[in-house]
Amino acid sequence: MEKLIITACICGAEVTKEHNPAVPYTVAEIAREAKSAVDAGAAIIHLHVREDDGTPTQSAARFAACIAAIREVCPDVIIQTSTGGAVGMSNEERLQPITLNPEMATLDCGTCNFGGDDIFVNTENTIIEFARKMTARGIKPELEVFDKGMIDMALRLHRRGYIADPMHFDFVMGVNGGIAATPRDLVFMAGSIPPNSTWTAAGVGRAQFPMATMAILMGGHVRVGFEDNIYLEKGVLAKSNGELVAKAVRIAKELGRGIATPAEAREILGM
Ligand code: KMH
Ligand code: ZN
Repeated sequence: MEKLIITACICGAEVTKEHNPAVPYTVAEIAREAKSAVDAGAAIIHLHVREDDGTPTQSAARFAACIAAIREVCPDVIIQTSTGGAVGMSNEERLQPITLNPEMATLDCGTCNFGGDDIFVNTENTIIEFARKMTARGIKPELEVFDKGMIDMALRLHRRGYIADPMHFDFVMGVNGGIAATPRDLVFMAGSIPPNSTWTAAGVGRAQFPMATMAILMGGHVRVGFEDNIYLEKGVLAKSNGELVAKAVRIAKELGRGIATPAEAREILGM
């Protein structure tokens, strides 16, 4: 089977140091967490950034500082900037990091409830605008889908020429408002995309490693990290993103999947 690409979502916009003190905020902390993940086997860093007090930001200057600090310690890793940011941010705010021409960026493919009263808004026109701007800059989109209908939206925009082949999907499973993180639903999602595309499973909370294990067995790829889950096992907080990546690597090795380097990941993703 193809080697396994591990994406580490080291920070996110929702988790805080109150949940796990190892969640990174400062530039130095973000570089430290990226290095721990890459040293353990991650090929892609899915990047959100924060102000020093933990406030999520999409500021291009803050992204530039974090990317430079990550590049110092992980020169080869693929950096995938978020264009999702945090719930409630404007499109202009969210799009700022693409002005830095990252190799990859997320393209969120639909609107969904996001727990409580939060709604993560991505209208069809927003998705088209983001896709066009990424394409113009040669940025590979990671098609982030929180439900099956978002796959259908991505496929529709692919047919209309806004999203190029080969497509890479990230199935975010278990958000309170999106598709559940069950084996049946993961099989459904993976069976709903074209055969020449690639996919990653991102299980939220306690579903992180069950979904990762399923993805490893099914030939998909894996996302782990604090954005989605802060526990190494029940009741045990992970001390770093590297610990979560190392656990995914252990499972992959037991199941016979090698781990892709960043160079191998670029090849697998057609970059
Ligand atoms: N923070 C979520 C509302 C992305 O990175 O593109 C959106 C998110 C998706 O994290
Ligand atoms: Zn994200």
